[in-house]
Amino acid sequence: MATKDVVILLIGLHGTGKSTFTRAATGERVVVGNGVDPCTTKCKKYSVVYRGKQFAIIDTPGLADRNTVDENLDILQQIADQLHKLGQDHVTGVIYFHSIEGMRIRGVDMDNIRILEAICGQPFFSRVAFVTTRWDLLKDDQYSGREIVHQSLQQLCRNLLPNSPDIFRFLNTSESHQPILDYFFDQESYTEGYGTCPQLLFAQELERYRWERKPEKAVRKTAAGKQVVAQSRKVRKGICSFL
Ligand SMILES: Nc1nc2c(ncn2[C@@H]2O[C@H](COP(=O)(O)OP(=O)(O)O)[C@@H](O)[C@H]2O)c(=O)[nH]1
Ligand SMILES: [Mg+2]
Repeated sequence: MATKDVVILLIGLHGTGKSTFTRAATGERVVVGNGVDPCTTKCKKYSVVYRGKQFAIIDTPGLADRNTVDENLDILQQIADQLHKLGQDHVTGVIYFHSIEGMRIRGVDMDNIRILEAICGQPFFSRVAFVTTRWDLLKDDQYSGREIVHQSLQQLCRNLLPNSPDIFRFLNTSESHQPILDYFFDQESYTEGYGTCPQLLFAQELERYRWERKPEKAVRKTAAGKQVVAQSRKVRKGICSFL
């Protein structure tokens, strides 16, 4: 069987370190934000050869943190376009990013995890890795508090995702991306050995709706599209905020 690229999709609120991770993993000049304003505005694919395999990392903006429903759906559309352009019938895995800077897991984090679930679909959960970031910015006296947040997230993963995905720490060093890439390298090698790989629910739904009369509306009809619409409205009504 021909070897395929390892394709990894990055998801998480803005400022959680997706672009920082991409820069560390690929060595490319990825623009990172100031942690307050969204900086990545478009989905973009970055490439790197790691352990002899071609990796494609799809960096994305936050999924429900724009002003309007349409702007948020446009980000989802960009993800759809990237997946289509890659011409692959599978994504190897998804990384969900969470900044350890906050003292607790907020409603907005939970909402984002719901979008993650809607993009993946249950059979894909075993291909999701959670990554916590900003460990290197903590002062000594903050460490134990954030350890509790990390453990809560781990517990949350176990409750939400029955296949219990791995949870990694990104330490912002020149090597801390490696265990995360290794995890997906192993996932892809397993697929090549045994020939099965779950597909993202989002990709399956898009394929189903592609043949309908208005394909441009397809993204809105997906489970992820419905979540993004619901959460964009919540933010607009001030039921939740990102700051
Ligand atoms: N020191 C440190 N800074 C980080 C880390 N993750 C993100 N940042 C900083 O947080 C800001 C936002 O990061 P960015 O990668 O743009 O977040 P994104 O919106 O998820 O892509 C930037 O100033 C980064 O330098 C981390 O693990 N350690
Ligand atoms: Mg970014």
